[in-house]
Amino acid sequence: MAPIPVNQQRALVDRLTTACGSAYRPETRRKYFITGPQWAAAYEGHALFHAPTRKPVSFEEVIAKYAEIGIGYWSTHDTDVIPTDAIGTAKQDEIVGRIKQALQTHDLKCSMVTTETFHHAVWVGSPAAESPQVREYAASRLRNTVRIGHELGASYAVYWPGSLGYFVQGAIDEIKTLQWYADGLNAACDEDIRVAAQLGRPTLKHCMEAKPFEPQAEILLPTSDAMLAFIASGKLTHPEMVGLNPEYLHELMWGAAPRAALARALLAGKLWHFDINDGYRLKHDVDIAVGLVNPLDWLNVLVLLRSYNYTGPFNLDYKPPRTTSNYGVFAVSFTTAVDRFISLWEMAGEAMSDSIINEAVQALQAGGSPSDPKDVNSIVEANRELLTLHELIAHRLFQILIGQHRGRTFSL
Ligand code: 3MF
Ligand code: MG
Ligand code: MG
Repeated sequence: MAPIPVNQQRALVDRLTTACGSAYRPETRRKYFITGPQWAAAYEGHALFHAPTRKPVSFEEVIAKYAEIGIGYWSTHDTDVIPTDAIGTAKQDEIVGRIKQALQTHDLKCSMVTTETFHHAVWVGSPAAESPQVREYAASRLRNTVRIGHELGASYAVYWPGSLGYFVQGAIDEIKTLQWYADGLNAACDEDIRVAAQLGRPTLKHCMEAKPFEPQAEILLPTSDAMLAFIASGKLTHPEMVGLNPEYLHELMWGAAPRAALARALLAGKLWHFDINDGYRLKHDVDIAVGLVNPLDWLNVLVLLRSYNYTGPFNLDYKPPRTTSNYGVFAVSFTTAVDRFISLWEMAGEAMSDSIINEAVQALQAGGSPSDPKDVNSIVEANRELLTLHELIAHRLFQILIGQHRGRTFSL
């Protein structure tokens, strides 16, 4: 093939994207509670060892493009859009006004707001640092984000305490740090109760997000399970207002089964928000888009969430690859991520109504009929053949994933 001149490359990407087919219409995509983060679309490809590969993108452009694609909701950190030193000033009001305008123009809703407590130098010792000034500043930032959330009509606030930890051992007091972190969340909830009452709005759902590694070397609340324990620790004044925002990859990173982590959150009634992406076990936070690494596991995640009526947002917290251009971020990355999610959602529906799976599950739950129910060997024997169905269910799910249940065949 001859080299492709740069002015023909977008057309090529577009033609091949169209050739892939199976794209959903924006109206269809809008039916799902899929939320698009400002920071994901505006990610410029930078990292510790990586220079940026893309140009800055404004929130107006992100909102307009999400609307075009059919992503119905937008989420943001306070400082994604408001410079840190403009927080709480008239400039903040002006920017929030522009955000409201852009959301209204493009018929998008703000679903979630979150406070950036990991990037700026003020967070070097975490938002629950020893210094009372840092903690008071953190509380004021959290209260401010709650007010912005109400102003923008959001229903969720998310907290990622990635800087709550340390690099060198023995430097911080873990117990005090956790107590101080609880004080911050308490300040946010108290402000929420006050503002919600004033505006006649429901309070926000405050969701904690865990990540096992990064950016601190050791993290005090590394997993969703650790956070469930923290919520139940008695240190929160409004534990009923605080739940979880697990992230698929963050659980996988520490070696967990994300489905089991989600199940534990569901069991506790705390699965309120979900960051969707993909990646590899025991690696850093590669934030690959949903379904590109573990589609079978993703299918099963959605079977779980659909079966147990999860109704919260699916937040596209991934990073478009550095190799994707500014144009490609919207033309390919977000569109295909949303479409894979919807396809997996649909497949989960097929798995849930599949007669083979359903009969196998019912049979497993019925069990065998031991001749002597008190005799251990009799119980083992009575179930021996039934348990082969576990593997058959896994095979059937594979067939559903690749379409063989609908007659897709491969030549031998
Ligand atoms: C980091 C994350 C964060 C959180 C966000 C929400 C930048 O790995 O996942 O995204 O999702 O801070 O509070
Ligand atoms: Mg991540
Ligand atoms: Mg996240």
